[in-house]
Amino acid sequence: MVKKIKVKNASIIKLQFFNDFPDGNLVIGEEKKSVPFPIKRFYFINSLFNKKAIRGLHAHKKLQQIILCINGSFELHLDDGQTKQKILMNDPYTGVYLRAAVWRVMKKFSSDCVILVVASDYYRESDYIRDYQHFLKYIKND
Ligand code: T46
Repeated sequence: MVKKIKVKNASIIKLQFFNDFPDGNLVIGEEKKSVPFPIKRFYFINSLFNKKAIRGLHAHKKLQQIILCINGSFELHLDDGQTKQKILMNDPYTGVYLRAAVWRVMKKFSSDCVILVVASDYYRESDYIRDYQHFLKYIKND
């Protein structure tokens, strides 16, 4: 997991956790503490058996999210239109906080990978920018 994110509108979030070895870890996220927005939705992505799967390939206009890899690993590629960064997501206690206008691509999932996302708003297709050229125009006019 990377220590610093250089892409605009993206940062690292560390979650508090209790290590009850050998009886497990308990990991916590709380609104206004580790989660800097009111949580309206969560979703998770699992069963990533296709080694060639590519997800994401979009940016959001307003939505804020924290992306966590709570099991296994994957690569998160971020792009703010100027700076690009590849982040190896392999630490369940460290999330990536994405604000608006960050192009994201997710790939190279381990087959045991589980991705948990907490989001600031409900699902709205109108908040997605799914075309990269449109994304570049959008950030210029923003
Ligand atoms: C993101 C990355 C990290 C819904 O109906 N409700 C939902 O809450 C979500 C998240 C998706 N959908 C539908 C929309 C599509 O027909 O589920 C289908 C798959 O969604 P999508 O192709 O956008 O999935 P990913 O993995 O490419 O992207 C998702 C989130 O959509 C996105 O906000 O940042 O995970």
